[in-house]
Amino acid sequence: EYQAIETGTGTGQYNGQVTIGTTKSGTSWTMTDGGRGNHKTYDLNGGTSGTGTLYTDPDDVWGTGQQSNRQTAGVDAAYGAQATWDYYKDVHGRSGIKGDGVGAYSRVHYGNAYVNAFWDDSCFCMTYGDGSANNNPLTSLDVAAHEMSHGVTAATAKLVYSGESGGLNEATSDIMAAAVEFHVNSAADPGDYLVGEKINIFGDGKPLRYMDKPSKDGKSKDSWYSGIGSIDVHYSSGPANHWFYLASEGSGPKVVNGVSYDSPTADNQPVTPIGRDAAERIWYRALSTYMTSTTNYAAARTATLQAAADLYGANSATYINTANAWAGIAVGS
Ligand code: ASN
Ligand code: ZN
Repeated sequence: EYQAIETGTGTGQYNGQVTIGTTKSGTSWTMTDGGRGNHKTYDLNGGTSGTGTLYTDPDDVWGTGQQSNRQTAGVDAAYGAQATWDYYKDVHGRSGIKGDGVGAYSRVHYGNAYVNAFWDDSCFCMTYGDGSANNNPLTSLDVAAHEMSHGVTAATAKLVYSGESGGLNEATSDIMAAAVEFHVNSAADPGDYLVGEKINIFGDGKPLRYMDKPSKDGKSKDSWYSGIGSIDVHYSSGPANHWFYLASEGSGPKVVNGVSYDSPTADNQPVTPIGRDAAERIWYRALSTYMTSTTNYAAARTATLQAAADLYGANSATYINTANAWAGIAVGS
């Protein structure tokens, strides 16, 4: 039986006023995205297990933009999942996390003042805490895209979450998060090469991570070195995030969407950019076609060069500049 695909109106804390996929159920609506594999969004109401309550609303108008309204975080999480679904579909032709058109689900209001968000393969779901003092839920667009992309990595290369492959797993989520943000191109949250710039996770307004020069966070590495596999995966991701920035925008000072970046290279050689679209396509093809669970930095370089050759030709400027971006993070020659 045909069911109309419904579209509700929501106001998030980070995304502003948006439309979200909903489903009519009797005389009300649920936060079930009928156009995207029936992805559902639940309110955990401070719980830490199960699915809590599926968001339901009598007039299909959701959230107020204020964290005090229980639906607001749900709107941002639902919008993030929707935008990430659309990004993979529109740009990479991938329908859903597994590519099978099936939606996952999101859970918000996890625990009490929980300052994290996570993807869990066992529930095939993503979960968001409300942040410090329950005031800054970790439901921004880039965080949602980061978590959902962990699902895509689990469904493709399956990069083991430790050592160099763990850093590449983390970087994949940061890279795709930036790509989703640029793809959405909303005034409320313009595309940038920062991670978590909206959630005020440190209380000083600074982002969680920087892709142009990852060491700006005080912990991430800008370039590969032997032994990088023994640091936390959220810091060993640094060189690959830096590769993505260098490949997308090139080395040196630059302003994109009003944000200033400066990306030095490990070899002090300039990198000519291939552009963000090419960098995204190359990374996604490398991830979904050539990387495996044990891919390390050297193998990631080879995987992206194979992808660049497939997409743009082995004699293309894109191929050469892809390699130059790796040299910029001290991988290969
Ligand atoms: N938010 C973190 C992440 O997605 C959770 C974790 O450390 N696994 O990487
Ligand atoms: Zn992650």
